[in-house]
Amino acid sequence: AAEALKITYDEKSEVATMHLCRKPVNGLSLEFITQISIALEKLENERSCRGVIISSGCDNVFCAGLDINEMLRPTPERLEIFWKTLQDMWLQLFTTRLMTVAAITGHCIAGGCLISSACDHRVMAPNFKIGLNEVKLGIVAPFWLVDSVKNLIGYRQTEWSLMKGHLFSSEDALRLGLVDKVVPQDQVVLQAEADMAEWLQVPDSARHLSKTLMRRDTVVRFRSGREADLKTFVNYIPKESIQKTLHSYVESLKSKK
Ligand code: CO8
Repeated sequence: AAEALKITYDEKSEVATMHLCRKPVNGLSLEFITQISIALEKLENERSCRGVIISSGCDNVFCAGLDINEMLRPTPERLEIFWKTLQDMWLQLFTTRLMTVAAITGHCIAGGCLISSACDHRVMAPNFKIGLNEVKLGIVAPFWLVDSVKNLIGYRQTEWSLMKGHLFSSEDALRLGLVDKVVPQDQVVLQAEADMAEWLQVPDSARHLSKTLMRRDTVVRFRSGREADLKTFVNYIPKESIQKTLHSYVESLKSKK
């Protein structure tokens, strides 16, 4: 199989790019999340590296969220490791010393939004969808993901879109602050690079301390709730009714063709 994750590093700008290339839709499988996590850790340990741009190598999709196959008839052991790894990856991205920019060149759904909303800045292409649609799959987004979206768009917009599983258009996302810029698809990465350069004019440690300060409450809530969240997930997903709903959702994805 082709490489799912490609990392490039530009010495001059001191910025890395993380290309998500797990075809067809960058579904977040356990292996893929682990790869992202390891790559991020390596970049953090690379002293010269100051920022990372997360982009996609999948056509018209930034990330379609969790790989639904991880939740279909799972083994309890793998399901637990899967969720724990996802929690860790989110925390790592949400708190990293690196300046993070999401170059959202396509749809950015559920787990995709987990990645984009954990970043520091977001540039998106027009005419795509972004948000939390978990209820459509019969499941509920974890509180820490909801928190990180709420931090961007506020209580009410988060509440109604979460309850409805509503995905925002790029344009609405811009208006609400779920993304920071909308530019034509072929300019998203260039714009992300330009915005990154501008952001890197702020001294790194002061920027990171400001981020830590602003995100502290969300992180504290996450740390105190993560065990219970893990238990909920591993108990909930294998339930027969949830399995049925997930199964018919996957079928509906296939039959829309
Ligand atoms: N996981 C696994 N496979 C997927 C996923 C996914 N998330 N999304 C799409 N696929 C598959 C499709 O089934 C299809 O497979 P095949 O070729 O075998 O039929 C293939 O990828 C390509 O998909 P499409 O043909 O639909 O491609 P399009 O370009 O037409 O559309 C979209 C792309 C818009 C991304 C569309 O595929 C889509 O809407 N996908 C579903 C996205 C979604 O609903 N994601 C939610 C995942 S759940 C999640 O992230 C929850 C996090 C929190 C869980 C909390 C639990 C308690």
